[in-house]
Amino acid sequence: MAFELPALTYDHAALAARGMSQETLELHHDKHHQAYVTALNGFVDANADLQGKTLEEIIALTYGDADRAPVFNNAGQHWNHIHFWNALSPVGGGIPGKLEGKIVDAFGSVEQFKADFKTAANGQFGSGWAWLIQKSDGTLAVTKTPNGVNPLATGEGTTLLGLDVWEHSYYVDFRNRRPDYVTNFLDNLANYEFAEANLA
Ligand code: MN3
Repeated sequence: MAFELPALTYDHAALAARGMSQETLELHHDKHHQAYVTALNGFVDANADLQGKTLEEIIALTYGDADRAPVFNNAGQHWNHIHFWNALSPVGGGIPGKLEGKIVDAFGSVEQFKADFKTAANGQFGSGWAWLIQKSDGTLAVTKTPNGVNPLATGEGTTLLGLDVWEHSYYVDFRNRRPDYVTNFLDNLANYEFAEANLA
């Protein structure tokens, strides 16, 4: 069965008041994400060993294989964007208690977590992602990845919350000001309830 673009669970205009416009979601979800899905399905059609595999299996099979980088890139980006739409909320920005406790344990304070996340997101040269993850020992950490790579592929940990820092994610609303986009995400858009639900 072919991979499909998941529908957003909120209206395309639902995040506009919090800094992510309808135009951004129409381009980013309907066009960019759809393009990854279409390309991935093309690779599956053309490669018998990918057929019947889950998205996670394709990511594991192709990560780090230079010959299959185009397959990995599109599979990784499909997985990353499925996560990302859930990581945004029209009522985002509020951190529930259990997650806040884990954040304070790991970073010392919510403010320090946000500072570390901003350093990762703004310091990712070129296209990529910033992530809040839970490591195998149960503690939280911030990391960043280039292009379509994610913590699932690298094995760094369980993904709790990810932020797309490709230019297509912020250029309509923030032009070249990635730091403003990152700060707005952390304060107004991030779905920390979803992040908490991803805790092991
Ligand atoms: Mn994107």
